[in-house]
Amino acid sequence: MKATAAAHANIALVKYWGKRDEARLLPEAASLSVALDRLRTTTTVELGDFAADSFTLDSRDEDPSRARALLDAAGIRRRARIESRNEFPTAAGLASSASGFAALALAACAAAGLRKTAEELSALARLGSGSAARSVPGGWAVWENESARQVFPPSHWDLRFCVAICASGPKQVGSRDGMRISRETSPYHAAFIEQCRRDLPAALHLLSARDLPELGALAERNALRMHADALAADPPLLYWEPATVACLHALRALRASGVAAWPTIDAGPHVVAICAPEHAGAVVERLRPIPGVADVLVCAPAGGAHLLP
Ligand code: 2P0
Repeated sequence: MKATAAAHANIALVKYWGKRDEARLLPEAASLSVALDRLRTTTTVELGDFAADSFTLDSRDEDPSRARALLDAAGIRRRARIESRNEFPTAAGLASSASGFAALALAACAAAGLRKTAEELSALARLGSGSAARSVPGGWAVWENESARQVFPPSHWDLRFCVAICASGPKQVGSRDGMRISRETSPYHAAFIEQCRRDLPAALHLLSARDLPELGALAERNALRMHADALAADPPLLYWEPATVACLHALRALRASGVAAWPTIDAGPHVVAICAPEHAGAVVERLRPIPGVADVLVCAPAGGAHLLP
């Protein structure tokens, strides 16, 4: 009646930014991500005759309603005591619903003695948070419909993802509201979704060929276009901080000097620089001193959600 699972957060190279079905959390376009080894969440689920569900994240009480939706969908009726822990600096605004709900789906089903396929677990995690579907298979993952699947294992390509922490504290508009506002009000939203539909097959081809310059450039364009979509919403969504822009310029200057690194940015201020392992040191050296950059975490591709003893 008790189980613990771990899962990694992921960064998308072709972004998920808009739902075709709000209730079932189905995306308008397919996305491609990679799981990141240093962004790990562990979640313990205990099922029992508790008075109510409870959910703590890093020992702070959280609303358990999204977790309950996931448990209901799995057919788990018993009350749950959920304890989740992020093994990365959440104070820096790196909290990840993707790793949290992926670990929750696996731990909850294990605690209930339910045997689920990876596909079923991915679909359950999606009900907590769309991007969590991709953290269940881990590695390089594509999500289009009910569940995500691993298209390449983490070992396919030994890249580095240097996460420059560009602000502290939670962002003002969460992804769920941000993508809804963009979809409903941004004149650029439909164009962004069309772009993603073109970007995905191109990105998969470049990933398979391990073509870093082309894939890095595609990821940068896709991220900046997602932000262009969000910036054009009403009210406008500005996720960037001064340090975000400084990191973008710094990576351009680095590329001009022969250090091959490309940025991507989620719905927040942090910049993730994609580069080969031998360039990670130079990237950290260049980004770390930028005013407003609190830290740079160097990550490598990671696997999927797994049970812990
Ligand atoms: C992504 N993001 O593909 C995109 C890029 C943020 C920007 O997936 O509403 O927290 O729970 O499905 O999964 C973040 O969105 O949103 C996200 P919901 P979620 O990684």
